[in-house]
Amino acid sequence: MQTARYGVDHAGPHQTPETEADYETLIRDGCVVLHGLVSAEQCAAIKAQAQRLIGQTGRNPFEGLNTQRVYNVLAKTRLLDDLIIHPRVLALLDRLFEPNYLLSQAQLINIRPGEAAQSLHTDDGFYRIPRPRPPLGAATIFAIDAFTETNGATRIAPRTHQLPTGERPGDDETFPCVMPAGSAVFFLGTLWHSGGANRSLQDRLAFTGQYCEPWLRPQENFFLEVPRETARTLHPDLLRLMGYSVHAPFMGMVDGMHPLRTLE
Ligand SMILES: O=C(O)CCC(=O)C(=O)O
Repeated sequence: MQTARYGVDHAGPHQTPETEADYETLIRDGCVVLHGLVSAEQCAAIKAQAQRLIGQTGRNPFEGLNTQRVYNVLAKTRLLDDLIIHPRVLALLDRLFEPNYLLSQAQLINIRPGEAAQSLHTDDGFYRIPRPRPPLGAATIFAIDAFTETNGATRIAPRTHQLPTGERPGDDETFPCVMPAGSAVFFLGTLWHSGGANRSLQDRLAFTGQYCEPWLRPQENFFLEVPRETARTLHPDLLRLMGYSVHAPFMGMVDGMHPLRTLE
């Protein structure tokens, strides 16, 4: 099934001057805050686009009855691509997971004034393998609006990524991830966290990307969501994350061939 043009994929490893320190903090605390990833202009453009895309509020307390989510963002805007494949993010993913790790989901989350705190959870808990264990996923949450003590900043429970199955932190073990617009928190799928209560008078807009090992089922089905004509225009790293890759020996094949052939 391998061809001269498309073989098994081995992207990376990406490396930035900050990678070693970022990774050390991540492995110790289960999370690391990455500052200055998105410019003020990009944040403003994302916010304007979000206002066009955002609609109804959530369907249950976990989605947030006063929270608006935009799903399937890859079919709706190109403004978030750079956040999903930011080199500082890919550099950490390269160290955590096997090559050809996947994007699991991507969404905009707008927590409106009056929203209650979300329940504490982990993002890879639906892969029902007993803990403690290595993370099977990881996530970013980018502050598009500045995250403050009162506007619903993500609540993080540091160093809870090693807790065994059946143990969870108390609310008093969490802290609000206060950070300026353009920064992001990167955390392991095993870390306990939640969206915060918004006790301010302003919305809190965030973008989140979740990633997983290449041999797990992602939460979104990007092949059905993103039309082929759109896929043809995307950055190779983004295509790989969407599943346009072959993880050895042949995971991801289409009709015995590399999935990129379907875009030719
Ligand atoms: O919006 C946030 O700060 C976190 C949301 C979250 O963890 C989730 O919806 O799974």
